[in-house]
Amino acid sequence: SDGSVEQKFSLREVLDTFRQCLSENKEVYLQHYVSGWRGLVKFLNSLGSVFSFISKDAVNKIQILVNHQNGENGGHYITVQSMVKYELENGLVDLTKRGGHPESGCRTLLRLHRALRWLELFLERLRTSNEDSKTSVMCADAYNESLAQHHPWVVRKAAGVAFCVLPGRQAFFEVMNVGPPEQVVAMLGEALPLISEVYQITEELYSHHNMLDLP
Ligand code: 1PZ
Repeated sequence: SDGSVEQKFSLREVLDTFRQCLSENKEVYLQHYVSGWRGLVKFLNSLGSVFSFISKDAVNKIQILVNHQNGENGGHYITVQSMVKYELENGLVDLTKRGGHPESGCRTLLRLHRALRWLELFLERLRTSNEDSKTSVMCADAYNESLAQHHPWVVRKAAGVAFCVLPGRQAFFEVMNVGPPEQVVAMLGEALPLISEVYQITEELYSHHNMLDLP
């Protein structure tokens, strides 16, 4: 292929970064996790400014994690596993109520982790949808089944309003820039198991350390 031809943004590459997330011994690389989220935010921004209250929060959390990676203890922020070990062993996580560590890597990543579950559910619905399916409904169903359980009423309301202005299925597929619908479906079929695996590994790690409800 011609490397000089600038490639347009495609959701395929974004979802591919989740492939790079997993190390050989199934640890999750923070750097790739964060770049996956960066790509998703870029995609979200391309859908319109109604979504900026969502992308701002994601960007904020991405930045917190990047700051940890670039900080003096950055060597501990290579994988999610090493981050969790380091922060727990050094008392850097508020475990039961908000306190001195409102920006711990653990609580920050947990928010993105919960959002990853939404993504998994939404993309699975998209994958198995037909021409008549509504993105707003698929999105809301996925949200109610996952993230909504962690959000206060006012955030759930705002999210509901944003879902209503999502582009329809066909336009949505076009923004993904993957190709014709069959190719979108095939791409999602490849990407979803990877996202699901990253999610499961993180979920088990957090569950093992009793950290699924970090304030
Ligand atoms: C394609 C349509 C996109 C819909 C995205 C569905 C998610 C809706 C989430 C709306 C909540 C945004 C406002 C911020 C809420 C924060 O309070 C929470 C908790 O953080 P805390 O307050 O405890 O610090 N933040 C989150 O739950 C993280 C949300 C990240 C959402 C990223 C979505 C990226 C979407 C990619 C699109 C392909």
